[in-house]
Amino acid sequence: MKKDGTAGSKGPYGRDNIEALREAVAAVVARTPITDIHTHLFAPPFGGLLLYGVDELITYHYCIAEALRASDVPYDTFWNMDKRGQADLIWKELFIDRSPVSESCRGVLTALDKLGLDVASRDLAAYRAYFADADLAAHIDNVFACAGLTSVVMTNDPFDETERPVWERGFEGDERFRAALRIDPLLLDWKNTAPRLQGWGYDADAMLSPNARAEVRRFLSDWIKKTKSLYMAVSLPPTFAYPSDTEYSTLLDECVVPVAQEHNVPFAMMIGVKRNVNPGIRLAGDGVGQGDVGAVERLCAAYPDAKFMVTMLSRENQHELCVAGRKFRNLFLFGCWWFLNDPSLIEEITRMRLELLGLSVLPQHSDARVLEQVVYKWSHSRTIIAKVLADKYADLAGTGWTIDEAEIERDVARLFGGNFWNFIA
Ligand code: HDL
Ligand code: ZN
Repeated sequence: MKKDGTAGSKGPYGRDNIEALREAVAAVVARTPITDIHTHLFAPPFGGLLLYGVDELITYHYCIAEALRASDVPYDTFWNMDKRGQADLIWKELFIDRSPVSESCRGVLTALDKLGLDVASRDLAAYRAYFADADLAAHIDNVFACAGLTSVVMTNDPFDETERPVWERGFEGDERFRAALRIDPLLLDWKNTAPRLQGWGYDADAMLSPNARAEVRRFLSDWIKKTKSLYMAVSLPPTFAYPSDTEYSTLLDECVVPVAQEHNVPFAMMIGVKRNVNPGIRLAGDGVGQGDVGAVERLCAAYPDAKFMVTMLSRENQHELCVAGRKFRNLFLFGCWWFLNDPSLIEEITRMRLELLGLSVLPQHSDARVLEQVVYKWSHSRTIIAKVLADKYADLAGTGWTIDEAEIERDVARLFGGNFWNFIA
């Protein structure tokens, strides 16, 4: 019932019907479609870059890290196995010889279960047959429907030898797969990147002369247009410092921020990854370190008209990042990234964010690398976000405040994508 007594959304909910309130929140969260703003998924025209199926799920680098802890298989032996062989080893070590209690392992099972497979059977052959028979286009539709996704944002790397030709050749887009321009090599490996830019016709000398800066701006602008990127992004080490006597600091000031403003796109910084802590386990070998939120504050203060999206990898950075979010309206906080994408930490961080920042954040992104991961990552996160949001509404009800279903739908739509689309508008 609407406040004016007209028929319409259910409610109001208040201190006298808290259980009904919790049920309403769970139902709204379960059905609200999501924009997944950071993934490593690819639209079908990118071919094999779009990973899917149970062997890809099981050989997710998160599972590889855990399996290479559990097993004493020599790294080289593991890496010499084919994908199926690696999956068989991981399945045995993490699912059969031990209960798959880790978030990465449970996720595999949630995805299989939500797709209608019989998890209790533990029949890996049957799971493989299901995916082998899948028609990819129909499977993508089914996965998006299962996960409740409207669209995902890809991670598009112009420096990737497999991906770049697809953009250069052009393709029929799929509006469910939006682009984000990823520029780590430009910012973090300038010495080796400058000659590559030159090879592509951008006169970018390694000394970063004024002309080189102009050419980097042209490169970024060209690729934002080519990809129709919604934002530019980089992942940064814990040592990220701004301002600093580094090429990346100069490139931020002279190239990235000006071009971001010219195209009215945010710049996303994902801070705190220590690359190749253990190179022997390859993509699984990255670690985490505490970063300097001061660098984020100084960037936001230096460029009040630019838009910055930030997620940090260290649990220890989360509170100070929330406080920084209170100081800067051009700082958009998103996701429980990577090693934080676990139920206990998603809950802790989401509570902290709602208590300090209200409904002004995007609580989650999936970071999915394998198509079906969106099914489990969003199923798990919806459950936790619903629980936290219901608690916060219950706290409000305790003051005598009431809320109706339309307001819950409004709030959840913001958290599940609306805040992002408003921020980039
Ligand atoms: O840098 C990133 O975007 C990270 O998300 C890495 O890709 C990482 O390997 C990952 O997949 N984390 O979830
Ligand atoms: Zn990522």
